[in-house]
Amino acid sequence: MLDKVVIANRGEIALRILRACKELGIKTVAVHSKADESLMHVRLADESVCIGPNNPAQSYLNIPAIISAAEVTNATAIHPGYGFLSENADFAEQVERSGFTFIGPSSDVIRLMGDKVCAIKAMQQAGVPTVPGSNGALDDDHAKTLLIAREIGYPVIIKAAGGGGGRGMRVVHQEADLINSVDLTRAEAKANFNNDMVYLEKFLGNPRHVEFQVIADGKGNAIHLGDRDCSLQRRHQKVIEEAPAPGINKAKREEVAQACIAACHEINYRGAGTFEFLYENGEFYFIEMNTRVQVEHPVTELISGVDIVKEQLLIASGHPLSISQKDVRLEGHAFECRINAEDAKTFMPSPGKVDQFHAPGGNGIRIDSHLYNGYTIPPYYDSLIGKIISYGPDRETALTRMRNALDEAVIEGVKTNIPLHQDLVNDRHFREGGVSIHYLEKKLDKQ
Ligand code: MV4
Repeated sequence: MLDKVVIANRGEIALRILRACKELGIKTVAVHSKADESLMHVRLADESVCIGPNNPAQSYLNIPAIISAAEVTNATAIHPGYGFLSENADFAEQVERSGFTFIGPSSDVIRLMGDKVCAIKAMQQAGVPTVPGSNGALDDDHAKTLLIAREIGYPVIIKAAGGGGGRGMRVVHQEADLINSVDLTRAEAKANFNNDMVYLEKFLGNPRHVEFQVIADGKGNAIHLGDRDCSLQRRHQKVIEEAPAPGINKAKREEVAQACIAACHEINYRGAGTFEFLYENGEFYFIEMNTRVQVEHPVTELISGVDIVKEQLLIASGHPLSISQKDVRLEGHAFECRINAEDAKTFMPSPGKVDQFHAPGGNGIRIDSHLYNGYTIPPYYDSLIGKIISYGPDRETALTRMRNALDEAVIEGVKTNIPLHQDLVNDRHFREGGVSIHYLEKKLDKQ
């Protein structure tokens, strides 16, 4: 078993990782910025090291400072959480080279999946369905690019190979705009990602975002834990997620899940991972893979009974997967509401002191949050202050429990987006299930 883990993150996920380490008897080191001295997990960790000032570039993104903290505390492994350095292949490589275990896949696999053109190629090899497109990077032959787009049909979307998560994309509606859009996207990609490779896909007009959770041990065992629907989003920030995705054909779901497992074998994947798809008219189209634990992992934990973060730690310890596919029983339904310290209408961040915090509870309610009475939310980081996760035997029950939990929650001193969530869980279309990735932004436009 890993002896001592550096938790290279903050907030709710740092606390989530700390709890998993404690369950496994693993010692913990919290590394934190100056502003984050009073985080709950810093107090609960066996040791803590201040790695830099408030600015995340000088603390949570400071590779030498994090590796030094591992060295001075005699830690054996580093958990990157999500965001920050979690999908930085250079960080993973330096962690490995410094003799520590990076809790995640190999740096080679992170690099491979970070290049979306390579990722799509690997997926096609494994039989994962992808979006009709250029099948590789576009070159400077404009005539060829025009031909590819004409064959696929407009609208098309130009994406940067180094982008992802909504960065470096441009939709093209007509042939007259194609070459200019390719050149613009390429120039932006060069400036933002230092990689001017771009590719082209058919633009899907009204898809849902459905993703599959996998875990693999890097010893030839890989399983899936079903899917999640993350379509309810604003500006590429997810707002509510649920598992399983409602209204998906059973045979199609199983076929895609098996393809994801085949892809894990193909790339020799190790750790927890997510395959992101667009889902439209009953078909799945792979768009990218995330090589980290995700914010929304709890909804999968609740329907599968698998502790994904504990599995990450066990896999990094060299254990084979503790379960096989036939042991996985996906049962019931779960929702997650991301609670942000922000104005529910304007989305303006609302940092400051939490005067009162009362967490909801009851049957089927889980709270993942680092909040406590008197905690001050600093203004330097993202505004996620916790997650309310509800579970029930069916979608209706899980949604009712969420509605009640949102009504019970008390957070005073800062503004939160709880009123937005209360509106959404009562929304007729959301209650029906299966809204598209554009639903929330369109709804907000109307208000
Ligand atoms: C697309 C698309 C439509 N067609 N690709 C945005 C984030 C990145 N992961 C991929 N994204 C999209 N790719 C094709 N071929 C629409 C989006 C998209 C989106 C995807 C998932 C969740 C929210 C989104 C919001 C806007 C656009």
